Amino acid sequence: MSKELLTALGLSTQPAAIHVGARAIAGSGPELSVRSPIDGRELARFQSASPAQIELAIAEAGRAFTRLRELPAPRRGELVRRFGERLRAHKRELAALVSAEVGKITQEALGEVQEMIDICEFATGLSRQLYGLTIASERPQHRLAEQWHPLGPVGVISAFNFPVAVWAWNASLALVCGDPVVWKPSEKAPLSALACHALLCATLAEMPDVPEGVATLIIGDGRGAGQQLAASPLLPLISATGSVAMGRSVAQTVAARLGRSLLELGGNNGAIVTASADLELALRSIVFAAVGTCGQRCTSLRRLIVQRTHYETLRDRLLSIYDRLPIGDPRSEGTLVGPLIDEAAYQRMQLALAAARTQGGTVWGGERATRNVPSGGIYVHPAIVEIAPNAAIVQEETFAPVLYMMRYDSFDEALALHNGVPQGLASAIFTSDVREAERFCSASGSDCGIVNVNIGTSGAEIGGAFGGEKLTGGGRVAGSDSWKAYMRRATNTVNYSNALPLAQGIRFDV
Ligand code: UN1
Repeated sequence: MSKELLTALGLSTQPAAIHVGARAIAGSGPELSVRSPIDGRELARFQSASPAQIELAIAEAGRAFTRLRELPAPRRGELVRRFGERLRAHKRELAALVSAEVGKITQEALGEVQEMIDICEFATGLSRQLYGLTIASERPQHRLAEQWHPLGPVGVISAFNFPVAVWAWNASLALVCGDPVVWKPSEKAPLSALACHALLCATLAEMPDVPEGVATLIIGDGRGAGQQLAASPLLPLISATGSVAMGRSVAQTVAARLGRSLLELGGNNGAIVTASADLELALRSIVFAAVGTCGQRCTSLRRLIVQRTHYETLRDRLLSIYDRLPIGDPRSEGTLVGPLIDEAAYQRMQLALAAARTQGGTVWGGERATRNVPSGGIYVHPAIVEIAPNAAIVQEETFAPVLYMMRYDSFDEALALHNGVPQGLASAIFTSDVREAERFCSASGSDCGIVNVNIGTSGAEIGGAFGGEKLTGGGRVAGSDSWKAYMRRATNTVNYSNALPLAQGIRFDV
């Protein structure tokens, strides 16, 4: 990665680990080495934040809150609007950094930055629409209404696979809602986070009425830093994206202090291909969802449930597409599959494939790709696994391009198979039968948070609420009314009469 790229984004090659607005403090925690998954090259090496430094940053966010909550929401929206403009101006550079740091192909990295721009626009509009309800009071001359107020500093824990967009979903909403943000990005993607922070600080510099501490960034050393945020009573809301194991531990810590958590955890996303499906459309959707981002989206397609009559045709068509997938340098035009994030991800993929074989599965692909790929990175052939639906491995999310295929006969059976996993993020059905489509979307259909018809499981727009049920954690981020999680609701009853009628008709004469 060129030095010019870092400079264009306002970054140094030896960054500090703590940032409170424009104030940077060198870390005094363990050393962190950031490597590009493209070729294993070291991009940066610096000391991470120590627990004492993290404490300090959280306290700064608390101080900023008392000022930010007084700022009119449309003015907070103006901050987010200007930040979105900056993102537009730096879209290519930021996408290039995301590619270098997490190995996304250029198209998907550009899409991720676009997702940030989109949510900034959404949040800007929202800053004038933080509506509460007025409710009919049961008493004469009383007004019953609700107001939404800023909640307090929000801790955001983000994962490597969407190193910038998921923070932006949280940060843009939190800021218009009047909440400072304390961000702990994945230690695998600190440079992308530093770049976002630098762009936000440049925006803050134009708006001296906004306190700097509204944007705080902590480059911590993995779990400890996340747990520290989760434990802090100064952060009323923790929004965490990542594995189920991480979410479970964050949720328990936050619950112990009766804080709020917003969890967006693993998916084990399934798609049903019915007898009436448009197979050409289904094929394109399936491949994008299964191998896009090298199978490292939480929305990646992992289970394909196919009506018996189409099964062989679909499997063979998929195998032939998989055979000629362009795997390689994610920055090169035409590449569709970049590298896995690291060696540990590769090992987990191999373990899953070995388990699938032991459990009676037939595996195609999954081995290292070595032709026309940069040396030093971990490139794999995405795998297709034909397996019985009741095999234990199908219950697990493996964060790699592994697609389990299984047959079904009746639609009821397909639905049961689809919902028969502990996770509940994204789902899809390919059908031309309106009854099947509507049943899939109904109360007795897919049990996921994202339910799609004739579209794959991944690639949601920001306008909808994003998240899922069961082990996915139940949180909703991004569009719709997700903003409500970032605010506190006050119910006001105002008596403008001279009498004092009590609710429920209670008589209490003194
Ligand atoms: C994630 O993988 O954590 O729907 C987020 C999608 C993207 C977001 C994925 N818009 O695939």
